[in-house]
Formats: sequence, C-alpha cells, structure tokens
Amino acid sequence: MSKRTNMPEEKGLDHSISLVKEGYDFIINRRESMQSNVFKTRVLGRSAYCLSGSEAAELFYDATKFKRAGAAPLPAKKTLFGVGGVQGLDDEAHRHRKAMFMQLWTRESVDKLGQLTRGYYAKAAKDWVQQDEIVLYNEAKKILTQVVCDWCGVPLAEDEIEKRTDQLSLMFEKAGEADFSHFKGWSARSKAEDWIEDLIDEARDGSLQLNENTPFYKFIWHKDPDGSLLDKEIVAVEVLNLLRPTVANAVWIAFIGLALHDSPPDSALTNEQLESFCQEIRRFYPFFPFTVAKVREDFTWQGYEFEKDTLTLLDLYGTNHHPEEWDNPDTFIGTRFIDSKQRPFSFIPQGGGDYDTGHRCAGEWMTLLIMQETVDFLMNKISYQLPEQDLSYSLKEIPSLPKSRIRMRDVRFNT
Ligand code: HEM
Ligand code: MYR
Repeated sequence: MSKRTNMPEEKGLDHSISLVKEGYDFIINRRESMQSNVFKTRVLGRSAYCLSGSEAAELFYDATKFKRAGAAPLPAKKTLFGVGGVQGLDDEAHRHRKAMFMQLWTRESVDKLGQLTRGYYAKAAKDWVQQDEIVLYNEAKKILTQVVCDWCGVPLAEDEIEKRTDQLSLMFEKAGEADFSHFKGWSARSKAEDWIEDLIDEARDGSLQLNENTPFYKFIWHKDPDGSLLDKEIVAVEVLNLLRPTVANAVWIAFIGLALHDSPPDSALTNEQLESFCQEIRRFYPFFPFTVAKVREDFTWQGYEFEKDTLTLLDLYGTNHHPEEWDNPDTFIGTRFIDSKQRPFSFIPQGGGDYDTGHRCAGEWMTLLIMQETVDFLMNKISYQLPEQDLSYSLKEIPSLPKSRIRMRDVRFNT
C-alpha cells in the first residue's frame, strides 16, 4: 500500500478573483510557492486540484483516473465549446465522436488545406499592398474564416465574411473574460449556432447541395453508434469545433509576427527549421492556459489522495515553461525542437496523450500546417515594416495577444 501524504493546499474560501487577476501565472505562482507540482485550491466555488509537469500530465490523460463529463465550467461551454460537444464526452461515446474528427485528416484534405491557406493569403496581400497599414491579427482572422469555411464546405458569401469572422472570434476572445463582455461571446455563439443549424436543415431537406467529401457533409450525415443521425444542435456545435479553433489560429499568427521581429531566424529556413520555429512559438507564447477534467473514482497517486468528482486543472502553459522539463524555459529558442527528444507530456500546448482515445486537440496538425504556411508567407512571399507600436503582451489576459495586434506597413510582394 502506498504511503499517504497531505497534498499542499491553499487556504481560503475561493481564489477565482486571483485566477482572473493572475491569468497564466495563477498555477505557476502557487506551484512555486508550495514547491509542488500537485496542490489543492478553491476556484469557481469548488475545490480543485492543480497539476503541472510531465508526470502529472500523464496522470491527467489516464482516462481510468479522470473524466470530462461535467468538468468544463458553464461559461466555457456557453461561449467556447458549446453544449453536447466532443470535449465533454467520455469512453465509447467520446471515441466514436472523436473518430468523426480524426477521419478528416486524409492526405488529400490536408493538401487542400495548404492550398487554400496559400490562396487566401495571396488574395489578401493583393489588398494589403494598396493599404497604408494593416493589422495582422485582424487580417488573419478573416483569412482563416474563409479558409476553414471553404475547406469544410460551409457556404460563405462575400458580404458575410466580416460578420462570421466576428462571431467565430468572439467565442474564443471573450471566453476568458470574467466581466460583462463575456456575454458578447455567449451571444456570438448563439448566432453562429443558428447560422449553421439553418444550413443543416437545408442540407437535410435537399435544398442545399454539398460535396460528399467535405467535413460539413460528413458531420451532417454522421451516425451515432445506435445508427441515428446527430441532432442538428450537436452537428452545429461540432462544426463550430472546426471553424472556431481554426480562426483562433490567428492568435498564433500574431505571435508569429512578433517572433519574426523579436527572434528572427538567421536565413531561409529548411523544413526542419521551419517546423522547430513553429513548435517553439506554440511552446513559448501563451494561449490555452489550462484544461479541465474531474476525478472519476477515489485514487492515490504519489501518496496524494484524489477524491471522486473533484475538478482538476492541468497547467498547459506552465508545463510548457516548467524548469524541470526545459532548459532556459523562458527564452525563445527557434531551433530548440531540432533533434530534441522531448518527453511527450512536457510539450502540451494543445493537450497531450492520444488523439483517438483521449482529448488531445483534434486540430494540432492543422494548426502546425497553417503556422508553417504563415511563416513561409511572411518571410518569403512578402516584405513589410513594423512601425513603432506596443508589441508587449500580458500574461494576465486570457487569451493573451500582442497589444498592437501587429501593425504592418509598406507591404510589398517579393519578386
Ligand atoms: C481540443 C487547443 C486548434 C479542434 C483542444 C484542447 C486544447 C486545444 C488545449 C483540449 C485538450 C484537452 O482538454 O485535453 C487548441 C489551440 C489551437 C487549436 C491552442 C490553436 C488555435 C484547433 C483546430 C481544431 C481543433 C484548428 C480543428 C480544426 C479541437 C477539438 C478538440 C480540441 C475537436 C476536442 C478534442 C476532444 O475533446 O477529444 N484544443 N486547439 N483545435 N481541439 Fe484544439
Ligand atoms: C478553441 O477555440 O477551442 C481553441 C483556442 C481557444 C483558446 C481560448 C482561451 C480561453 C480559455 C478559457 C479557459 C477554458 C478552461 C476550460
């Protein structure tokens, strides 16, 4: 029998205000002061375990120990994830639904995504060269909305681009806000769900024809294990689980703009160097702070007792910066990932573990592809200047972004 020890615990009734104030540093600050990768606190009016580092991450992704049903706080569901989606499923229901996402990554569809990304960048840049100044983050959101709707087979009229871009963006931009502006995210989700649900009705009654090879078609006609079609509300939530996070790649794109300025690579990049540079961006810059689960049944780990149904936060950002996992964790080193033998649970910007049986991000490779296309485009296809601007970003804001959103001037096509 393993020896029991008391888990370090932060006293006090509730620390949600500190979570909002400290942002990405909330778990790191307590991990450092308690000198423990596992501790207990109280947030959102309940007890919560906080986990950091690769060993604890591996534990978190052991599905015999943790479940997702009922884990995400209601505001996160109402804005970011939606109700009834893959993030909150467990066991066979999760595996079946996750397979609906993972089947999308064929060679052909990945190639198409690359082509669309290059095409919409080229189209946008024709406009950029006419402007005095553009804001990279705002442009990236519009480009990605067009890329992902085209790739998914979701019809998007020219005069709708702005409106849909805003709706898809507000869902992740406001998910971390604790003030009234959170409701903008809530309302954007409800409008976006109505938009997709109407299209599903039209596809199911035959008035909208969709190509059978598109993700939208596949989701609309996906069957649950009992042979029934998914309710349209669930299809809409899952389609938005493709659209929204793809548009969220704009956050990484803004950080690419920053990294190219602050830590520019020496010269033209080989594929290996390009991949390493993008991985370092995903490690170094803040984005998804932590993910959540609940303890399935009582268990003991490293002498600590975990109690059934307790909320558990895995520190994604803190693990990517953990001094036990990384050399010089707070330095951006673009070549860090070349030939590196990182333990798989040390590097978890989009979650860890297994894609098919666990909750690791279904779009991780799509993200990397879009990022690589972006670096190639910004470094090789165009030239530009960054005027004087505030490039700082705050670890207290979730999601964090460079304050200026990356303003670019004098955009020219390279000849
Ligand atoms: C799950 C981050 C892009 C689809 C997740 C998780 C994180 C994450 C942290 C949860 C991991 C967990 O709870 O264990 C990100 C970030 C992205 C991104 C930072 C960059 C913008 C994408 C893209 C797609 C996508 C492009 C799809 C096209 C999903 C889905 C899940 C997920 C469907 C739920 C998986 C499950 O519950 O099994 N993502 N993601 N994500 N992501 Fe992403
Ligand atoms: C996505 O849209 O799924 C990917 C990127 C979203 C990042 C949003 C950051 C805010 C997270 C709030 C905390 C959620 C806790 C479960």
